[in-house]
Amino acid sequence: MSRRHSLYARPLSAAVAAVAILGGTAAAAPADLAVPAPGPYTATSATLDDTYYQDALGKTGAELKTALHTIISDQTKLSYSQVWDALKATDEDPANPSAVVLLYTGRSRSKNDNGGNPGQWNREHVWAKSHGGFGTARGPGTDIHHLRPEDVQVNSIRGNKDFDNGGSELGSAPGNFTDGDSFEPRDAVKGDVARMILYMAVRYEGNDAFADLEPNDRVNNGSTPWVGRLSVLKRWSQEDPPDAFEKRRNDVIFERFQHNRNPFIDHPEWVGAIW
Ligand SMILES: [Ca+2]
Ligand SMILES: [Ca+2]
Repeated sequence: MSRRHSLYARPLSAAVAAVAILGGTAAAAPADLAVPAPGPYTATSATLDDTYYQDALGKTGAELKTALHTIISDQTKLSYSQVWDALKATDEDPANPSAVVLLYTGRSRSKNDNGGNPGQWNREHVWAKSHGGFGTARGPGTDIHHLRPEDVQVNSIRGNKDFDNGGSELGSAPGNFTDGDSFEPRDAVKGDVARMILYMAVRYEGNDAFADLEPNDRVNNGSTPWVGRLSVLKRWSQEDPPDAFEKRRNDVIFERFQHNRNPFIDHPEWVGAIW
């Protein structure tokens, strides 16, 4: 059980420290969690490989997918209302702490401009929640690894379309394209989208109350628990490797909110090792 303790020590102690910084009353940590917290968001690939990913190293294919599923399923689940505040932290504009960066438009918008009206931002499900019908109960519908702030109207244009190249450029979000059955995000987040979809496929395997989510190479997947197109997502993941924003986001989710990671941000080569 030593692995589990080492996994929990970091995120929970960091969370306690965060409460203390914010002026909250932090309860005394249990003795086995009261280890010195590292600075925030300091995860390194070496320490993660020695702890978080140790049961996945050296594996490939279905064996790797199974090992990662077990590792990342150990998580805290947020409520849908908690997602608002979480996204304000995970997607904070590095140049403006009172704003978030919108996924598809790439624009910065005030954290307080969240809601359902035109001009506001809301919670985009990158794995469209109709694909598998998981809604917004605690689970895939509240998993912030694939939830991102987006302009209400651009979110509506993306709708539940699958991902593929092509279509007409969005006037409201230059660099993004759409046609009748697919959506192509701007180049800077193509890899982010791919890694979010593939995270969902590994995390949700049909052994809980929700569908087994999987990628396929089609569009028009409708309400089936599939999202396409896999061949395009694999290319996007290679063309747009993880950057500082995406890596920080993964660290913030791990240390402050869900206490699990997106393995494809830490190890992009695992995309090809599984698919
Ligand atoms: Ca990117
Ligand atoms: Ca799956």
